[in-house]
Amino acid sequence: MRMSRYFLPVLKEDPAEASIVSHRYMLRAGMIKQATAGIYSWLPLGFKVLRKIEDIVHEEQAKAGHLPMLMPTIQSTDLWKESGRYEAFGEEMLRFKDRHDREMLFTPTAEELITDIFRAHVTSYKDMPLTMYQIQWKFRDERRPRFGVMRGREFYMKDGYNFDLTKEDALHAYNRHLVSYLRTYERMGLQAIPMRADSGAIGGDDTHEFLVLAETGESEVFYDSAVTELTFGDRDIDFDDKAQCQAIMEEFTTKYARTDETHDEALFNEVPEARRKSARGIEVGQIFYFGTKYSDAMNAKVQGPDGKPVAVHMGSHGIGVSRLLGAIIEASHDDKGIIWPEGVTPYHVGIVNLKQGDEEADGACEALYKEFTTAGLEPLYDDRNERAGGKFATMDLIGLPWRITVGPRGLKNGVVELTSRKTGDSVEMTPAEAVARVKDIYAGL
Ligand code: P5A
Repeated sequence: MRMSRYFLPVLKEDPAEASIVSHRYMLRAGMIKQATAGIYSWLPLGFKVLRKIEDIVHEEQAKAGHLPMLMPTIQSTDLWKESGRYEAFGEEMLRFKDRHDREMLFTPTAEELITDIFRAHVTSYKDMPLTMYQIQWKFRDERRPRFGVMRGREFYMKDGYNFDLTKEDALHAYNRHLVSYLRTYERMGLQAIPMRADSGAIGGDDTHEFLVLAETGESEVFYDSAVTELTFGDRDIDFDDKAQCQAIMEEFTTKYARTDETHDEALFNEVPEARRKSARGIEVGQIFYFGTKYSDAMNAKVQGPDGKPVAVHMGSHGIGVSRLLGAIIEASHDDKGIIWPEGVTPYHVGIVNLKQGDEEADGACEALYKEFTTAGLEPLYDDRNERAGGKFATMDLIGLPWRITVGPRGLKNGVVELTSRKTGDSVEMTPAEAVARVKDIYAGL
C-alpha cells in the first residue's frame, strides 16, 4: 500500500474523549471513528488489524476441529422466552419491533439460536460431538460504554458452542477450547491468563475468563505470580487427545488465579506471600460449561446408544475480537504510539523515503516495495512529499514493527536502514539484506 493512496486520517492532538492509551492511539492512528456512543466505524487501518485477529482465530479454531458458520444479528424473541433468558438478560438486550409488530432483538449471544439449529437437525448421538462457531457482531446496551472498542455496545465476538453426549465429552470440549485459546492469544503476542470466574447471564458452574494484565483493565484479579511464568509455546497438540488437553488445562488452571467475583481470601493466603498478586486485567475471552441448562429448557435431546432420549451437554466459548485490538495496544505501546506484535501488524514493514522525488531514492523504494509484495508480504510505503520527521512520527504512531528508511545519503554507500519499532535500534544494510531479514522475521508466522 502506498500512503499517498491510503486513507489514514491521523490526529496530531490527543482526542479529549479518550482516557486510556489504546482508545487514544486507535483514534489518533485513524483506525476507528465513533459513530455514536459505544458504536464505531472501522477505518481501513483498524479494519486491517481486525481482519488479522479474525484470521488467527479462524486458523486456531480450524486446528481444534471446530466448524465455522454464521448466524444472523437479528433474532426473534421466541427462543429467548423458551430458554427463560428473555427477562433475565435485562436492559443490556436491545429489543425492538418489526413492521408486523413482532418482537425482535439484536443478538447479544447465541446459545438459543444454535440450540434451535441443533435440535432441528441432530437426532442421534452418532452425529456428535459437534462444535460450531461464528465471528459475528453482537450488541449489548452497556450501561457505561467506554474506552473505545474495549467496552463497546456493538462489538465483534467469536462465539462457539459445543454439543456432547456426556459430561465427560463436554469437559473435553472445555479443555480443548482452553488449549486452543491459549495458542490463539499467544500468536497475537498476548499473555492471557485463564482465571476462575463467575458465569453471569450465560450460566453454568465451570467457567474461566482469559485476562490480559493491564493497569487500565476493568476487572480486578488475584493470582499466584507463578501463572505469569507459564507459556504455551510451540507444543504439538492433538486436540482429540483428552488426556493431553486435560493435562494442559490443569497446568494452566491449578495455581491460584481468580477474578474478584470468585476470589477466596483464605485460599489466596495459602499462596506464598511473595507470589500473591492483585492487579487489573482486561477480559479477552471466556469459556463455559453449562451442562443441560439450554438443552433441558429447549428440549434438545438426541437418541443415546441405548435408544433412550438424552439431553445434550453444552458449553459456549467467546473471544472479544474487537476488544482484542484495545488489549493488544494496552499491552504493547510507548509514548510515540502503538507497537504491533508481528502476528497482527496491519502491514509487515514500513518504507520511508527521505527524499521523495530523488530519482535514486524513489527507485530504491519502488524496488523494495516490489520485492516485498512479490514475497507475499505487505509493505506500507510512505511516498508522500512530506518532511522526514512527520513520516517517522506517523510510522511510530501506527506501530509497524519494522521500518526501512531510504535516503540519498545512505544509497551513495549502497545502504538503507532497518529499524525495530520495539527497541528503536537501527542497522544499516544493503536493500537486499533488509528484504532478506524482514522475510526471515515473518517466515515462521
Ligand atoms: C460465550 C460465547 C458469552 O457471551 N456466549 C457465547 C458466551 N461470553 S461473554 O463472556 O459474555 O463474552 C465473550 C467475550 O466478548 C467480549 N465482550 C465485549 N467486548 C467488547 N465490548 C463489550 N461490551 C463486550 N462484552 C463482552 C469479552 O472479551 C468477553 O470475554
